[in-house]
Amino acid sequence: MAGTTLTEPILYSFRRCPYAMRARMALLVSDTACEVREVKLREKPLEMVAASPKGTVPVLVLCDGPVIEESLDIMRWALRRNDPEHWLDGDDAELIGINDSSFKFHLDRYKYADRYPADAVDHRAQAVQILAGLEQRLAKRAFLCGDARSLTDAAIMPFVRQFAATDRGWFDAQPLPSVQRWLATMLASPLFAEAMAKRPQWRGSA
Ligand SMILES: N[C@@H](CCC(=O)N[C@@H](CS)C(=O)NCC(=O)O)C(=O)O
Repeated sequence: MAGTTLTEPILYSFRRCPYAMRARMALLVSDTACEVREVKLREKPLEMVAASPKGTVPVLVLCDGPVIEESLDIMRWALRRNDPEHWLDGDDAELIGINDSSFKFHLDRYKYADRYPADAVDHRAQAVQILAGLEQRLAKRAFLCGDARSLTDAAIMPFVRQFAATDRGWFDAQPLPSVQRWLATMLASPLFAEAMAKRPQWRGSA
């Protein structure tokens, strides 16, 4: 990208990545135009790795050169530009931190039980403990930080979605009515549908 000025930012993304999902939702809600390049994690384009050698998605390459390499930083950057739904008023870094550390840890060991020498049911139970905390909040308010969706909902929902989808029947039978209602609302939103639009693989300019 050196020496080139882009006409719009480039987002390297992977449709099913929960980190990329939350970045795409924030870019959409902030009406930030960008070129979304759908990549395969096993075939990362050279352009993406050149911009961000750490090799994770999402990566946002800004028009004048800077690169944003963390999903939450992409969300906050986009919303600081334009925040019509006041998502930044609901930026609960502590709750998102629990999601990104403990919940993600247990989710992976439950969802990918074949990859970890651990008891998946135990990890599922520990993840449910975290969801019980969300349940308490969502029993009082429609969304995690109030009556309207915010950055925190968009940041956490893709991970709860993965957890729920691992064994849908089991999840639906859990005593988590407010989490289930919240997840269904987030999944049914036009915003999420747009964030999940299918794109062909971007194969690079080489
Ligand atoms: N902390 C990063 C985590 C991003 C991340 O781990 N993304 C995964 C996909 S869901 C990835 O790109 N992994 C690299 C790989 O699988 O090669 C963020 O929030 O953006």
